[in-house]
Amino acid sequence: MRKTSPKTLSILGGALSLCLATAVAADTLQEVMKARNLTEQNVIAAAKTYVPSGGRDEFVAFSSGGQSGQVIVYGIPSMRLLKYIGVFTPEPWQGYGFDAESKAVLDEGRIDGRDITWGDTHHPALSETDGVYDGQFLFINDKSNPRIAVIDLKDFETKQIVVNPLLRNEHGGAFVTPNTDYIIEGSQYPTPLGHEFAPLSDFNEKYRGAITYWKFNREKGRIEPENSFAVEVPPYSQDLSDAGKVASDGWSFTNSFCSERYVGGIESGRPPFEAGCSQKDTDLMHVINWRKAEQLFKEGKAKKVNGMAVIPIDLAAKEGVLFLIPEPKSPHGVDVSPDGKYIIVSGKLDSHTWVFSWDKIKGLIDRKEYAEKDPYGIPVLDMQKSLHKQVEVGLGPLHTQYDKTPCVVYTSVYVDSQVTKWNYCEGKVLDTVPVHYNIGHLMTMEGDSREPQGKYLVAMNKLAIDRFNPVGPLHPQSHQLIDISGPKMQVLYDMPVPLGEPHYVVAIRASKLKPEVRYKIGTDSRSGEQSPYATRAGSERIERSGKTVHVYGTLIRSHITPEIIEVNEGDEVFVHLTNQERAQDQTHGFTVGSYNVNLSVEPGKTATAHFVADKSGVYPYYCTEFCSALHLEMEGYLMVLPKGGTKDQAKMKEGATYAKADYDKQVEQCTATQKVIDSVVGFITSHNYKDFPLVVGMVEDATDQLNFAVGPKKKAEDAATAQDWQNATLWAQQWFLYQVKTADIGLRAKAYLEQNGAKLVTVPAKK
Ligand code: CUK
Ligand code: CUA
Repeated sequence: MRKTSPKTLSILGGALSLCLATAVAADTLQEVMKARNLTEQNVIAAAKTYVPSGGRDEFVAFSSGGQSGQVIVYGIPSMRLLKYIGVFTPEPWQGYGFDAESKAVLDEGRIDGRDITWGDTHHPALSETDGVYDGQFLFINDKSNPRIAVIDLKDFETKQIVVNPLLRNEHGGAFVTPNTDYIIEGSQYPTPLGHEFAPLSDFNEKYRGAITYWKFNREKGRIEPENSFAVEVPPYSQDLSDAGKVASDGWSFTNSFCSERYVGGIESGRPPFEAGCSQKDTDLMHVINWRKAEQLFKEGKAKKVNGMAVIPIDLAAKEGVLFLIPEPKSPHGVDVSPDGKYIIVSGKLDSHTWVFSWDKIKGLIDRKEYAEKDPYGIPVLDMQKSLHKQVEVGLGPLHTQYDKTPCVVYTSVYVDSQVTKWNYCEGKVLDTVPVHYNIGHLMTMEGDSREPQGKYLVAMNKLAIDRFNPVGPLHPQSHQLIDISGPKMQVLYDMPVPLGEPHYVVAIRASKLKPEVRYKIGTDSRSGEQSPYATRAGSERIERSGKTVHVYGTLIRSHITPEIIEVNEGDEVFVHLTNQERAQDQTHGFTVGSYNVNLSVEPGKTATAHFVADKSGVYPYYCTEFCSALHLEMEGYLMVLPKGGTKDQAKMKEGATYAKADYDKQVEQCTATQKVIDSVVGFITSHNYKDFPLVVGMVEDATDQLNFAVGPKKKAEDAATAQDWQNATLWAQQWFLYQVKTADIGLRAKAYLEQNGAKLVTVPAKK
């Protein structure tokens, strides 16, 4: 029979007393509601968002990080933050912008030779296959510095940044075509294309917008600028875009808010932009046949502007690439329905939302039935003949998202601070719910794809005012989670977002995401390739050539190899570190103080710190992740020798602190620890641990750690044979440390098996 060990008994005892304590301290639900002043509605809302400890969310949301230039990842319905992804801005925790590899990514985003270390991110877009989210890639735009970034969802890291060579700013990106062939990026404020100068007096003639179609190579996971093209458009101040799908596949839509082509000058007595840009009753929606434009580009008919292929307006007009339709005044969103048959546009200065019919638009185009031509010769379709319905949804409607139920949509209403649920087929309002306050975008689960999932809606509110604990004049943003599963919408949760103004969010069913937990050893995570600097344990080295020093090092619990690095003042130093861990979440960091160095080296990754050691001194370096019990000991010294210094300044004097008795004591401890390990191994292997993938990983990790103990044990014994008690004791200590790590992981695995009902499969052999 198996004996219950004293350790197990004490764990059981602990659990038992915890149960009793809970029973004593517990309140009834009624008591909690009373004490916290909660209504039944509140409690239902709480229960709908609560994810128990260790549980998972059903959806994962990717939010623009606004001015932070990052992406915020959170779970729905819990609204728990999961990650910030560094995109256009350095992010120290991830080492993004601090290791040489990610600096190369950020460098792709330089403009006119200048580092741009922030971004005004607005619209994230998930990659699609046949119009449905596939969970592979995320794209996001930078409005201020016209750029698009590619994030690989295998590791949630930014892989590429492309700069738009035509524009000085943009807004209508990132939106993907249904198979992610292209990522759309539309201009905003008109400028001469190609970063040129032209006087404002030439506004109508020389200022332009452009809708760019960035070619995405899915196999490579990168945008190919050489296979990308743009369609030139008039200086109408384009706003948002969306790609057609199903019925309207091959087309895209972009609206505009200043088709007046007005230029302000308030300082010289002219009426401001805001007045001049809202004179007309309508603006103009751009309807673009991108498939046709692609064909013209492939036939070599595009002209090159600052290296980018551009289909000029006259060619676009002549070849049936570009059409215009009057749309509600100062519109914001343009949202294509899941079947591609309707395009919903809201005018900020109109209380109506307009539903355009793709069938009608296509009919007019096919019959070449144009109402007129604009000043640039672009065919303009008749508004009434293109419209399906106009529906009054409230004051200041902006964006629309689609429900799982056909014909049902949700529109954000900025001035009225509400979400309106309505039926666009029949043109009737179904429900409204107040939000707090002044909503911008809104988002339903996979709501801009071909298969919206319904269930939840997130309202992205511009003003938080009285919703959260005050934190000074700059308030957090407010994301409100709304239950849309029933006929009446219900606000469930207010989440403050304290990292810039998120404009848009997309959410995907969590089961579609399959991120990896470790890299193949030696991976440069920023490029996704094997790093030329990958280093295996045992081949660590320092190579010098003139004034350049390359350190090839490794990281593993709990030491950095090498531990002493000696360089000369003025040397250019590269420290390449490879994390040898296979265990999940065993990330090590690396910092050298005063040199602005901070790496995040996840399991398997190789990252490089690059700096010029221009000031002599003694610089401790260490691991910045609390990775193990001996984390603080994960340290070393960078010795920057003063000019004219001598080499042996970095040498140490050997001490002789330990005697035979110390060695014997350490060996005794090792022997006792081995017994603990053996009993844990006995427990694990006698259970069906192979049915628990997490435990299988832990067992692999524990086995690694125990194997690492072999070398130090041998060195200890050899030193003991030579009666070098100093080194014998220290190596025996190292042997013990590996045992401790083994036991630590083993006990975690054992606890996991116990908590998850592992079954006994064999009786462990008697020791
Ligand atoms: S957004 Cu960019 S101005 Cu409504 Cu898409 Cu906020
Ligand atoms: Cu590695 Cu702390």
